[in-house]
Amino acid sequence: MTSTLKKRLRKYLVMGSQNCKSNPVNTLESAIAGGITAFQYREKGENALTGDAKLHLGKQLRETCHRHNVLFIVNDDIDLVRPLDADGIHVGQDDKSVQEIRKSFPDKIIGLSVSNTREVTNSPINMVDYLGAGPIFSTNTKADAKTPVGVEWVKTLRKEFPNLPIVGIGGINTQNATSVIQSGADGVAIISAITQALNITEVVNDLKF
Ligand code: TZP
Ligand code: MG
Repeated sequence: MTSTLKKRLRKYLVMGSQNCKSNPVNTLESAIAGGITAFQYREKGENALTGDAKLHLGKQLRETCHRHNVLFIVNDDIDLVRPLDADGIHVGQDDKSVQEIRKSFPDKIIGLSVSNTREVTNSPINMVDYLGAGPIFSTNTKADAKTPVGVEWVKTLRKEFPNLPIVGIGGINTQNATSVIQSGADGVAIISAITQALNITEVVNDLKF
């Protein structure tokens, strides 16, 4: 299971409609054509959809992932996991606790963001399926992003957790993605370098690992 999950998290697009230059479903389709293996529905922040509109777009994106065998993960919003039949949920340090989520969803993939050693110490790492490590590089996409931690953070996590799937996030693009993988990450999670690309399919294709 772990090695399969590692493979499935290799090229991980994260986005919501607020990140897209054009139709989010088309954006996702283009990224899938380029070879993404996982998708996180992160409808959040300024201009994000809420309520029924959020659910409706989630259903369309979920269906698109289903058709192409791309992993579908929901960010934060526990209430969307069942209606969207998500494969998993990704949470940060300020979201619902991993213990509670595991209780409600014994069989779903749970991803947790960790940015420093204190967060690792305070988290039930043995209950999560993968770690999101970041922000690796500086990013303008997340308003409240923490200070960049660099690829050193991936190396530190890899040493401490030799077998746990780890995904780098934050400021990753085609130029620096390989350094994240070489530092021990199993995959890279990307928002703007993909959603803002002139040719989305080509950019995903240019992730050479
Ligand atoms: N978590 C840490 S950095 C980040 C998130 C959601 C934003 C990543 O966006 P980008 O555009 O790939 O830097
Ligand atoms: Mg969160």
